[in-house]
Amino acid sequence: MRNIFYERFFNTPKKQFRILTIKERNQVSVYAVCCGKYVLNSFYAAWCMLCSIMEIYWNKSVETMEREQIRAIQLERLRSTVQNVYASVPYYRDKMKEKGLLPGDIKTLDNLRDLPITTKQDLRDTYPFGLFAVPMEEIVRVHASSGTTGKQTVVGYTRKDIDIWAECMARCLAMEGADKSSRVQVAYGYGLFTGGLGAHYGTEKLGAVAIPASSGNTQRQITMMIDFGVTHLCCTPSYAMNIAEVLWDIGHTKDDLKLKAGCFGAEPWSDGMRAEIENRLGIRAYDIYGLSEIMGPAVSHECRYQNGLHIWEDCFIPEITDADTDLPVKDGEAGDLVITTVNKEGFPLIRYKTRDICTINYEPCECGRAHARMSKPAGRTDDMLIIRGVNVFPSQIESALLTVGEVQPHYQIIVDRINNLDTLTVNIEISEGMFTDNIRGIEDFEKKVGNQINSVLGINAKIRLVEPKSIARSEGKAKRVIDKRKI
Ligand code: DLL
Repeated sequence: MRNIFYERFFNTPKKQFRILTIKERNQVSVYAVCCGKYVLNSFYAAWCMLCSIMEIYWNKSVETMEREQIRAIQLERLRSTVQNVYASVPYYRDKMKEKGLLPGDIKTLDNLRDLPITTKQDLRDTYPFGLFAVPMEEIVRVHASSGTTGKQTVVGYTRKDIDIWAECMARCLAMEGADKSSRVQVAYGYGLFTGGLGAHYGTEKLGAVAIPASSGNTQRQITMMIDFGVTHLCCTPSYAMNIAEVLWDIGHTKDDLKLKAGCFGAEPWSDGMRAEIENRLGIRAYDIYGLSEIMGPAVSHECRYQNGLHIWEDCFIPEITDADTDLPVKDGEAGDLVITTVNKEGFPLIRYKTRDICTINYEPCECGRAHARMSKPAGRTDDMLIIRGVNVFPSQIESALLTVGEVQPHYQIIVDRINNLDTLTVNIEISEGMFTDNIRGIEDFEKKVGNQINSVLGINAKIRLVEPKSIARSEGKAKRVIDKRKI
């Protein structure tokens, strides 16, 4: 009997080879398989061993599973998740009843498409805990992210959920070459945002040293990086650029750091920005993707081949759909990323419409992982902006403005990136009656509006009061947002 204990794919311009290490009657042999034929090949044996030595996995058996195995796990877990939400979440039970669906109707992975789509609006409608699938006694943590009207969307985790999240994050860090000997500075914000605690628990799971720096206080970040011999940095890509600039400004160079790699995400960034960060910090910069509704960071992450982000498919089933019809797009086409969680207890989500525009590639990767790869998100299908890693809906700014009073509903939001840091400026028209030469009065009013925006969004905005009727009136949809960032 042939017992495969190692498998790898190797692409040449014309063909794909499958390299198998097989145990036959106590003898180990390496084969290259091409066009269905097994060929014993010692060159491939050497190549294969070299790759396996170089590749670091956190959970090798799961990360290198074959596609068929992944699909079998997904189906089993999907069926159990659907049973669970039908029994425990009235929202899902009602939606399934509307469609005439029972949990037993989910027989294959294709039946996933029969299930209802979940949107951010559904999370808002069931605020705060309406989609939780376990009693509150079993929830050990909540996180939250922005909603369009100021209401947060709240997500809950059981102890097992926190452990699975840490497992996913540990796999991501290992893909960057981190291990027990690494020192990981977590400069994502700690708090309701998932970035800080998500990266922190993953680092501890890996057995590396977690340095919970949180974001801000850049000079102190640099001092810690130098003094503690930090090897891995986790933060938003724009903050990584900021750190790189301050490093230079205060008279240090990348040679003063022991940094090897960075795990950057939570906002869109380009390959150009990657090259800048890598060059300035002397590291490899990896992309990490996630969203609080699904879990937080570590839904997907790049391997060292950096040709897409591997989605942990034993936990999440991705689909790409048309943003308007929710129907699947053709293989390889871009569309709205929809994710179903299959092993979450506290807050399982069925077909969550992320609004991130991506493509998915199911080809096995040279790193040995068959988990699908998503492209970097190319944008969003809604109007959500991500400013310094914070999710901002224009309507949140509008409601903050209108609560101040004396403000006309004529405003324009200008987002820019200056010295690699996002800036937010809000131009607001004041009423005729308010127009004044009193500079102090204007300053006080700008401060009041700025404070209100900060209390809603948690970020600073520059407020500029402009003369009555100076903002162009629209004849259709008002152009409220000017995003000058080139990402
Ligand atoms: O941003 C979770 C996270 C923390 C991911 C740290 C990576 C690192 P939310 O605040 O809920 O969660 O925002 C989720 O951010 O739907 C995307 O639009 C965007 N986003 C996240 N990662 C990336 C990325 C966290 N690598 C929203 N590239 C998502 C582009 C990203 N956009």
